[in-house]
Amino acid sequence: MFKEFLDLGRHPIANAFLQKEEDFKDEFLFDLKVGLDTDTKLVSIKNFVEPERIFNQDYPYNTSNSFPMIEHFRKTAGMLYNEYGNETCYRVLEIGSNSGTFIENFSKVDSVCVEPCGNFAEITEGMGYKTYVDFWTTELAEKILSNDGYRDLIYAANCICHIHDLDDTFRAVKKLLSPSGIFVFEDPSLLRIIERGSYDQIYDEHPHIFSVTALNNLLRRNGLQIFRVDNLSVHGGSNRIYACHTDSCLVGDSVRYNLQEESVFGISNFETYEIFAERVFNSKKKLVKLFEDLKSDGKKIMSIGATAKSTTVFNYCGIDNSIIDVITDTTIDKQNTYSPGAHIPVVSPDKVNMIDYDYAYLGAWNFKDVIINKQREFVESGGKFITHVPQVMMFS
Ligand code: JHZ
Repeated sequence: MFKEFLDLGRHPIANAFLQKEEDFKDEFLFDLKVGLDTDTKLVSIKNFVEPERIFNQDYPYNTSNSFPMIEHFRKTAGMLYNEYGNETCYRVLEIGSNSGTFIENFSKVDSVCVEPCGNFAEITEGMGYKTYVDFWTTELAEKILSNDGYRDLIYAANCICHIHDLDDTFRAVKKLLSPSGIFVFEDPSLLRIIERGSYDQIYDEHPHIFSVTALNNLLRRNGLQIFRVDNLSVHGGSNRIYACHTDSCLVGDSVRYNLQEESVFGISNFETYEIFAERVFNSKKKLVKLFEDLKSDGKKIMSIGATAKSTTVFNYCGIDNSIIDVITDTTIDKQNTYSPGAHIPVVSPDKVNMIDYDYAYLGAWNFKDVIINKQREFVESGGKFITHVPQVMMFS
């Protein structure tokens, strides 16, 4: 049974940046509500947005624009190859290959990509990787099986939690995975989100927020089994899940440890989510008050990183261009647009003289250290950063 615990109000598509002011009136909005499935313990949003509205030719999030993520994927690929690879033949498939930052570390001959966004599929095709421009389904898995054969590694980063029908997703993986193959996927951790109060990781692209507990239930009922879990620091705390065909591998201690940690934390108790919802509401009140106080003191505020996360914060808290003058972002496709819902101009960092501002809100708080390092002059001239994670605060 789906039990709702959080109502974040009306929201746009988190990555649907608007090209011109005339587009504001036709913007698509939906009710962003969140709940717990009391049977599987899966946390999901209530109203799914059709995937074609989100993942299409105009999808702007490009992993190549976040250089810490390029390094993350290079290391991940190296580790997976060294620990599970095979020199003579290692058949890899990536679901949601984006601009190829993971797959580029594997052979072009043995690798296949799946990517529904045509703009990114073109990139991996151009790099020489066979790419299916499609959503991940059992139908597609059958097609790949007949064209390309079984896969020894099926990998996905920040993608599986984007898919509505998880039973179909896992059945599709099971179909295509070789008998000793592994399925590895990483997504933000529900436990870390609750711990840090980072409700901004909830938006249309994340119809589900995964706990190891829920994944364990869902994978099992589809003939797969978790055998290892790595806790990662990326995206504010993610879990990398390793799964195999049921009974084809030994379950490691990391699985028991994570399940135990989540159980002690209360991940299966509805009360945990009611407390979280209260914290989210208080976070909003504090952030709005802080911005209002700063504006009434005549301070100038900008924001760094036009993230999907900041779309959630700005729309939930009602923060618009009267509070934040401008957002900077290094992604070319987000530049010279308006942010979804809040309609704050998004520009390249070169277009903004940071010392003209008193405060910078961290839309990309997950890259806090990298961003702060680049902003020494801003801090030396008295500038301060604002974040709401793990609590609303200012710092320099
Ligand atoms: P970043 C994305 O969410 C979307 P977002 C997606 N749905 C997902 O699942 C999560 O990631 C995990 C910019 N930037 O990675 C680049 C600067 O401007 O936090 C990016 O646009 N200056 C796939 O959008 C954005 O910030 C910088 O110095 O919340 C970061 O986006 C740096 C380091 C980044 O993901």
